[in-house]
Amino acid sequence: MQNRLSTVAIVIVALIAVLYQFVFKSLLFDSLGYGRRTTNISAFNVKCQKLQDPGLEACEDMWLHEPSGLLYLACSDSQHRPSWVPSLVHFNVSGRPMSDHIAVLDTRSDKPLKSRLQWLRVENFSGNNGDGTLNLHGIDLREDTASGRLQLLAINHRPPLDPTTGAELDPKSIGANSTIELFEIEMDSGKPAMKHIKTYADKVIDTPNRVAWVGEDAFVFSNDASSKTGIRRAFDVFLGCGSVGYCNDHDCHKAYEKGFIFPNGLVHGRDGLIYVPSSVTGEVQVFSITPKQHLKQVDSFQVPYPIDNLSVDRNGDIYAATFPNLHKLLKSAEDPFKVNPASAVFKIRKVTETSEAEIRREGRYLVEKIMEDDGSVLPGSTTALHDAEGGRIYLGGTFSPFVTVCELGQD
Ligand SMILES: *[C@@H]1O[C@H](CO)[C@@H](O)[C@H](O)[C@H]1NC(C)=O
Ligand SMILES: *[C@@H]1O[C@H](CO)[C@@H](O)[C@H](O)[C@H]1NC(C)=O
Ligand SMILES: *[C@@H]1O[C@H](CO)[C@@H](O)[C@H](O)[C@H]1NC(C)=O
Ligand SMILES: *[C@@H]1O[C@H](CO)[C@@H](O)[C@H](O)[C@H]1NC(C)=O
Ligand SMILES: CC(=O)N[C@H]1CO[C@H](CO)[C@@H](O)[C@@H]1O
Repeated sequence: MQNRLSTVAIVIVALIAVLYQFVFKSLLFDSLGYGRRTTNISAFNVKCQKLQDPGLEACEDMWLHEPSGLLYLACSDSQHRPSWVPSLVHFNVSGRPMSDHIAVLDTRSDKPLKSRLQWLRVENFSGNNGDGTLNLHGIDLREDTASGRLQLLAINHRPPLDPTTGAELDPKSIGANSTIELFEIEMDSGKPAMKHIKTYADKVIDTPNRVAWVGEDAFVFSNDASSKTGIRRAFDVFLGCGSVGYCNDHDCHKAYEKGFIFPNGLVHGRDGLIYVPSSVTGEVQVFSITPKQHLKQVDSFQVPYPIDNLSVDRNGDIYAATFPNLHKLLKSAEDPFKVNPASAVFKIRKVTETSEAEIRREGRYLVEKIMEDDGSVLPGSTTALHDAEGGRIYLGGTFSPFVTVCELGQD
């Protein structure tokens, strides 16, 4: 008996030690980044500047139209944003931002910020009970080759409403009503606008985070959690969670759901592959799309910090916005004007010219840190976008009251 008890005790202690070693320790130090020192941005060859304008706040996601240099930003307001963040289970409907909108910034102009910034008017979109509002998160755009039109997909975290009476339902029990909205952009008319075409509402679109076009009328998106609400979410970080969904013109289905931990800002690479980053582990999983529109994992690689969102530049290189101190980002979600968390940006280049043997040894992806900051210059960046032509990086953050642009020095 004695013996068995002590065996049990030993096993429990060993289990806790193992958990500490592999789960809690990596959670505390690698993922949440307690005690991680960040490098001063002055150590990097970059010159950064804040772009501050009323409305250019909480711009979580952006997309660059390479030919024109027009940068499309999905912005919100930093003061109200923390009330309504379904991905962090912040569900205060009455405090939610009511003025989310898409900004268009002319990045090739030297004029003052005001005169190169426009806001898209929303047309033919009823919103919730006719209020016309959006609650933006991830976006993606594509240029339709036939019409030359830009098509915008936007994740929209609607407050839940009773479908028949329109009465407000409690998001704490049923979660946000997250949908994906398709708009067409009209820039030519002098009054730039985005016209609503379609709402994708489907049970597969559950906790959407980012969306990526994969073809005409087809896109993938990440669900970042196991469910909208409920107890399982508390274990997501240990048990894993999330999925990638695929939608085409007629329906949506789960395309992959094994082994994710908070899959976040995914992208469609220039190589046709789908890159899905984890905002907890910093792992990027790489997938191809099968003819049946499912995902098949073909590779993976590690970035040292938890990753938020990826973006692809003209050359096909991928840029990752990361958090050296995730715990501070979570704090900035409570108080965006006071807490400005650290951020770091990595450039990821796919190795194509080396031999297969070398790739097996070194990996197919080169991961290079190109800037890091303790939070004094960069916004708590959730998105970093590289403009290869201008040699600049644009950074935006979910809660940040400004956007930052950095000129990359020549080295
Ligand atoms: C970073 O470097 C700048 C310029 O060298 C300096 O003024 C600033 O105090 C440094 N910040 C920190 C946190 O060390
Ligand atoms: C929700 O937001 C409203 C409006 O900003 C605020 O007055 C209220 O205190 C918030 N409620 C909670 C529970 O935080
Ligand atoms: C607005 O939307 C309605 C239905 O959603 C559609 O019938 C109508 O043609 C649209 N109007 C314009 C100007 O696109
Ligand atoms: C969610 O939004 C869709 C699209 O507007 C709507 O049809 C549906 O009734 C909404 N559901 C809830 C629970 O709000
Ligand atoms: C647009 C987008 O995907 N944003 C995500 C970037 O990462 C943050 C932090 O994890 C998420 O909250 C956003 O959803």
